[in-house]
Amino acid sequence: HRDCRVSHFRVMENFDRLRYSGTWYAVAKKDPEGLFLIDNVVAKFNVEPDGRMTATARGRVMVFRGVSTCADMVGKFQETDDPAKFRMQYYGVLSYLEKGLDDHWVVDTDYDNYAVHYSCRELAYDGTCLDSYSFIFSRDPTGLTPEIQRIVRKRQEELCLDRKYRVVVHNGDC
Ligand code: DAO
Repeated sequence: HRDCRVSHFRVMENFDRLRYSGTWYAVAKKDPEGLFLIDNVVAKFNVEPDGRMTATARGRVMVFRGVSTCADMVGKFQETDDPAKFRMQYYGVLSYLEKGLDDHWVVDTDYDNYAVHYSCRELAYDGTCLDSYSFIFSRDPTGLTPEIQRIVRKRQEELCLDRKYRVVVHNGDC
């Protein structure tokens, strides 16, 4: 019987934001309620001269029911006492795009090939998550090797999100 309490989820040990920086392609995603980022999602993480982590992301987003467009988003990360757990303040370069403040946890990464991200937006009374989203990132837009897919699947199970992911296509739309 699996422990699905969010505070018990393991995240990346000794997270190194410099090694994490650079371009990541979202290859799979578990959507939150009311999805926003749809496909062609590319995130670029940076470490600013003052050491803080920032990110920009481009992708096809839902602007309102059934209408999508390509958008540029900006994220700024606030640190917490766990180096792999951030609070991400995000907004669009165009004012009508979604904005907010979400958890941004780096659950696992080897820095060179894959990363597993997790964000819980709403906790249930029992500590499990009511509304989460999660990205599987790859350095290579064509996807992950079978060996890495096995690692990623394990992490998805540990996040209690197995079989909740969809493929994020990269077809040059954005
Ligand atoms: O796609 O449904 C969703 C939720 C995603 C919200 C966050 C979008 C902005 C990300 C910008 C920073 C890069 C990681």
